[in-house]
Amino acid sequence: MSTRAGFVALIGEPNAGKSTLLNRMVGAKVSIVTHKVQTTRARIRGVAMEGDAQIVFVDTPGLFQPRRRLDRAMVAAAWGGAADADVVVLLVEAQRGVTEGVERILEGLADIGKGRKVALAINKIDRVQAEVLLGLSKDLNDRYPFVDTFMISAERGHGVDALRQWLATEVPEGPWLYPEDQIADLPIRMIAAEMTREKLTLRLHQELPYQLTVETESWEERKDGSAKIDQLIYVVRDGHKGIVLGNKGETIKAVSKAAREELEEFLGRRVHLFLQVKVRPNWLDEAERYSEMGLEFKDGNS
Ligand SMILES: Nc1nc2c(ncn2[C@@H]2O[C@H](COP(=O)(O)OP(=O)(O)OP(=O)(O)O)[C@@H](O)[C@H]2O)c(=O)[nH]1
Ligand SMILES: [Mg+2]
Repeated sequence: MSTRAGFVALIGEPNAGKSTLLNRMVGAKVSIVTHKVQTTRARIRGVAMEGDAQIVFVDTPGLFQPRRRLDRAMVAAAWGGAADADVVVLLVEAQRGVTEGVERILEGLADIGKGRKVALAINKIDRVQAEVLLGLSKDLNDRYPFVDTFMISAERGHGVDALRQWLATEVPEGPWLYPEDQIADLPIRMIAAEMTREKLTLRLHQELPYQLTVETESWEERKDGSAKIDQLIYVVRDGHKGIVLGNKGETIKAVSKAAREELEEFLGRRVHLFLQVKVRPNWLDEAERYSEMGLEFKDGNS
């Protein structure tokens, strides 16, 4: 039996649906998803099997014009993911079409795409009419030599099987890179922190989600089979701490409950989750915070 295995990077503008697609391909929620832009911060690998092929999907942060140090690290991680992959899939949102952001990504691809296959996936087709799709597909294919184009709805699953089957034939021949039953290559403490960050992002508004980070501080296995998990939420200001806690602590309580429930489902056992909020004005400029997220910390002005 000849096996195949390789890396497939999912790139695109923030909110294009990359994480949703990765989760669907893997069949489990490995990467967090929100309706807000810039949800994913680091490269997240999820493993999918298709026949004799093992496809390692690399979810990347959205590509946008970076301003802060964190933004720059995220965008660098995204392009790095594309540069390391055997195949790149560019996700474009059907209803947004060719935005300036997409144009910039196509420029970047002219370089990174050299010598590797780049496919186009037009996502969220559930939101537009078929005629729009054909026009958009033609427009994008005129701008870049995509090897193939797929019309998908990552959320509903339309077209996703065809994409996975095609990718299975495109990854190189070779031994599998992960055990057959492994679905993610990401420390469980980080998955747990991400789940909490997702719940915070869903409940907090404006800039706040972009100015906090979550780290798993300790993880204790208990005799009764449950896990006790302590996490820290870093915010930049006292005022933010108050908002995260909420009136009488109701926000943090709701976040904790939602994150715990999801974690329990993921792990298949009971979890005791303890969240603590810490004000740390400079966390966005601390190298350790970046390594916790799996990002590279670059020197220079923030
Ligand atoms: N209608 C529709 N919504 C979708 C589809 N795929 C994803 N979404 C939604 O689009 C939003 C963004 O999805 P994500 O998967 O977080 O997008 P992303 O590209 O990972 O975003 P960043 O991590 O911020 O770069 C979420 O609200 C998803 O539910 C789809 O096929 N159809
Ligand atoms: Mg994402």
